[in-house]
Amino acid sequence: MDLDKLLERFTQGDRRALARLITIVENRSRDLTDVMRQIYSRAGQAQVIGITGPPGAGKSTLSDKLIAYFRKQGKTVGVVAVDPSSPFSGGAVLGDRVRMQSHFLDEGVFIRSLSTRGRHGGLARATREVVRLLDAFGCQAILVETVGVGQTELDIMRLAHTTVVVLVPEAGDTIQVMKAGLLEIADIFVVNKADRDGARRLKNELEAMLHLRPEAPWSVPVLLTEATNATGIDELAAKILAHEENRRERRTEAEEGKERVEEWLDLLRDEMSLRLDRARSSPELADVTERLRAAQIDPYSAALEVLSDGGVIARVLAGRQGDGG
Ligand SMILES: Nc1nc2c(ncn2[C@@H]2O[C@H](COP(=O)(O)OP(=O)(O)OP(=O)(O)O)[C@@H](O)[C@H]2O)c(=O)[nH]1
Ligand SMILES: [Mg+2]
Repeated sequence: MDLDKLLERFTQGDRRALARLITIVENRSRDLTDVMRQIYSRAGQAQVIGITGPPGAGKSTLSDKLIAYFRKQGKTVGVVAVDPSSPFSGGAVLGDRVRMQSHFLDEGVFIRSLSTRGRHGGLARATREVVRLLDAFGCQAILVETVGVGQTELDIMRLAHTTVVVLVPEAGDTIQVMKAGLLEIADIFVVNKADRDGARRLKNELEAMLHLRPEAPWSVPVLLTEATNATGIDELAAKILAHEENRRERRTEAEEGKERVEEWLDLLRDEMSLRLDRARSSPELADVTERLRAAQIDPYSAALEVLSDGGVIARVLAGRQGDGG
């Protein structure tokens, strides 16, 4: 099917068209830029909620209960489960599917998992694009679940409007939280598995730690939940909504403009380095690479030489996107 047809079906609400466009994004296919360009103006309405925390904390179980909550409100829901550590769509992600299976037949819920499989890096960017597709498709609430607590997860969480950090009593060490950078990204802390010992103590510790921070426009709450039986979900959903409202009030056009410029720079950076990698053996660069190999020039001078000749770099970078590699 050609791209126009696919986009038309997407616009009409065809879930299979959405799935295929997501695959284009996931595989970084040739059509990616065209897809994103055409759907861009339709996005921007959804509430994007990030859920992160250590493995097994109960993120998927919480997501499952939040989906049910949003569905009861009549909202359509998108879910992106991202597993940066897994090169395959399987393992934990498969577990997510099982955990959220009660919603699989619901037309108002779209669940997709993303992994590093077939990716040139930049999982955070792919996740942002998938979220944007779901948003443009009309999903009103979008949950992004990431497994783990590394840099990739932190990057991914930057795209969320509201970031929920899920912890459990047994990992009850606030120093770890600080080290992992979770304190900076959390808009809401959840201590899940509140049925276990130490939940309240962890909550108190987190609150004490948050108390030390300077006065902020949003005061980060620490909630206790028991995801398996949906205890605390209403309060969590209410806090997520309150944070979204707070964010909408605070956000300025200047900030939004700045984000668009940043995103554009990111795209350019990614695209240019991709094209440069492909142009490694191009005739344009043959002379300088030859001299480098023969040690007739040093890498610094060679970089300067190529950059100072605007024509060469322009021709190298004009290589078309998606052309082999
Ligand atoms: N006791 C108890 N167990 C829970 C609670 N919430 C989740 N669990 C259990 O904890 C296990 C992990 O839950 P998941 O929802 O898969 O956790 P996750 O954070 O998504 O896990 P990964 O995606 O693998 O990192 C499952 O066996 C859940 O049933 C809770 O509130 N109390
Ligand atoms: Mg999970």
